[in-house]
Amino acid sequence: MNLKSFLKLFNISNKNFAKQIGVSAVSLSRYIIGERIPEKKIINKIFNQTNGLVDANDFFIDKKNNEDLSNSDIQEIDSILFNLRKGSRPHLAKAITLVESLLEKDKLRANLLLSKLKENDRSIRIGITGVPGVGKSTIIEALGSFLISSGNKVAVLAIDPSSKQSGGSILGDKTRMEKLSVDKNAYIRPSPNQGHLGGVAKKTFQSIRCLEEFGFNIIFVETMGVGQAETSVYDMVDIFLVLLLPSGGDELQGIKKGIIELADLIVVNKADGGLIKQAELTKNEYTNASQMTSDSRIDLKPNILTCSAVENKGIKEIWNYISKFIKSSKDKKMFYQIRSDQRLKNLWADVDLNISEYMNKNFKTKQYIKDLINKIEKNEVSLTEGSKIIYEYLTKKKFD
Ligand SMILES: Nc1nc2c(ncn2[C@@H]2O[C@H](COP(=O)(O)OP(=O)(O)O)[C@@H](O)[C@H]2O)c(=O)[nH]1
Ligand SMILES: [Mg+2]
Repeated sequence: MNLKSFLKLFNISNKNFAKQIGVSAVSLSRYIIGERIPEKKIINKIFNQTNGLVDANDFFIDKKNNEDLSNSDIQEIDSILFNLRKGSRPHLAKAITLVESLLEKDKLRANLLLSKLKENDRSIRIGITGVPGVGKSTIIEALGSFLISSGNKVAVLAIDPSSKQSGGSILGDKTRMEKLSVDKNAYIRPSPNQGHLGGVAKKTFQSIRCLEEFGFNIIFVETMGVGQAETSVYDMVDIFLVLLLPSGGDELQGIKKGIIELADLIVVNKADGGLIKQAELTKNEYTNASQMTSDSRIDLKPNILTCSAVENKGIKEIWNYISKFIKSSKDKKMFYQIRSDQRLKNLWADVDLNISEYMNKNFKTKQYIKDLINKIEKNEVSLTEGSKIIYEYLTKKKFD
């Protein structure tokens, strides 16, 4: 990090910092604007004073300061934001495309955009999971239409890390959400399909924030219910719904172990025609199941309901429970605590993602790492020794 950014981040005045490292304010400002390179002694002091965040490289490497965007970039972001807040859907789409972009130059612009978004505690974020075909999109269509008719604005996002292979699912979702896909108070965004789960989840979380800034107050996040995407979604929503088929236990349904435990609300869908009885049986089975003895994250026992999305039955009851849950969460002040915990979880997930990106792009490609790996493969260096060498290399920055 360069010195200028460091001082700004921690609100330290040039004058105070100059005093801390024992130089004149004039010298410090020369270091900051790059007119002079500090002597070794001063660099060490800066290194220690900044806990290693500013080091020699930040003075010697003549890199373009990419923390500074060009004026036209800044103007463009301001314009996207201004128009998005005024309700321009093309600008909303631009904002989401920007946060989904994998291009290095877009990342800086996306960061600027995201830094200007306000926190919005009035929205309700709803996660919906369940095996493909259980009726997630159909329920979102029914619930979403109901909510729009009472004055809400509804957005739908999907997390589907496999959508690269199963490209058709998005088309399927849009046709399943016929009313929502043409309603001016609704917005459906297909899953960003590049990259692995961590990247997709990060983009979804950031898209939620763009949608809220636009004015959508109900955000649905749909996921498949078969992979690890569910815990990521759980960590970005206020309430997590698990949909079941009217056909017995989770093993039979192919739902991943552990997902039921995350549920704040379980809904047995397709309670219509010949399946009504079976749906009730499934409901009772889950009501008595041991997984249900645990409390949900706001100390409420997870409720279990049945519904028929195609016949529009039980939809209002689902909404009533969601409202009750959110109200209870807010009354107990847990809503805000959970959102703040989620921000931190997403912070660390982002850090993990950056580290693994760095490892794959810049580290594993280095010749000496390849040589080391080669030796480990041939058993000339042990696995623990190899791992220790790499770890020490990565963490070799030392300061007192
Ligand atoms: N009988 C019945 N079929 C339903 C119901 N909800 C959805 N379906 C059907 O189940 C299929 C899959 O629905 P979809 O919403 O795409 O499931 P998703 O993969 O979970 O999003 C479609 O053919 C729907 O028409 C329901 O309540 N009852
Ligand atoms: Mg679907």
